[in-house]
Amino acid sequence: KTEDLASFPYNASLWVYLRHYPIEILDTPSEMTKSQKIFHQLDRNADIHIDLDKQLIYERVPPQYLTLDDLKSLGVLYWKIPVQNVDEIDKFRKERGYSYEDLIECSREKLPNYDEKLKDFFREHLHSDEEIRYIVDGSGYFDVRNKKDEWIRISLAPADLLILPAGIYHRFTLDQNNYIKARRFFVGEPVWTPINRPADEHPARKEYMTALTVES
Ligand code: KMT
Repeated sequence: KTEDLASFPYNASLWVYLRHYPIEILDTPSEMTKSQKIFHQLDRNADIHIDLDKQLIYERVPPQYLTLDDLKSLGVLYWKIPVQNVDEIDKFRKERGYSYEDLIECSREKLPNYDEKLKDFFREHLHSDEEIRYIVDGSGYFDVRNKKDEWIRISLAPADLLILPAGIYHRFTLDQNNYIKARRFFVGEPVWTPINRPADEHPARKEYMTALTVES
């Protein structure tokens, strides 16, 4: 376990959780759904279990919610396109020049080297290109770093289309459903290789940091 924690030295105690669905206001604990109870039971120290229970949701206490504009200021783009709106998805693909597409299905049965892949997805990394995912089934979390190097957790479900910019530190995990199916888009020959943190000297990272400074 020491090893797990040692591989995760970057400010793990700060969490912000993004919900892009309406937040339900509930009066009594008995009205809470199971997952809301999980939020409730966790406290600031919960994050030390990050590699053990990574699928649980860790919220700040008190919770803090963000808007899509907050995401945009990090270069993270989001759209909601109903899965049946095939034309709209095609249009989006053409407009952004995504010449490559495939489908990734993450489950123990469907994904070869499941354990290893999931571990790699959850290790903090960046890419030299955009990462584009359109969720068609299942659910999961992308975590991205904000300008203060805090984690922002983005919950994804069918119809969610997310673009992470090149150079942003991020990671992915399944949630408790242990299943997600997503269309992956790319311009040209796809490169999936993660560049693990620390990668501050990587050109994509430097470019991203410059873009952030200009933007803010
Ligand atoms: C990635 O690169 O992290 C993934 O493809 C994760 C699964 S797609 C939702």
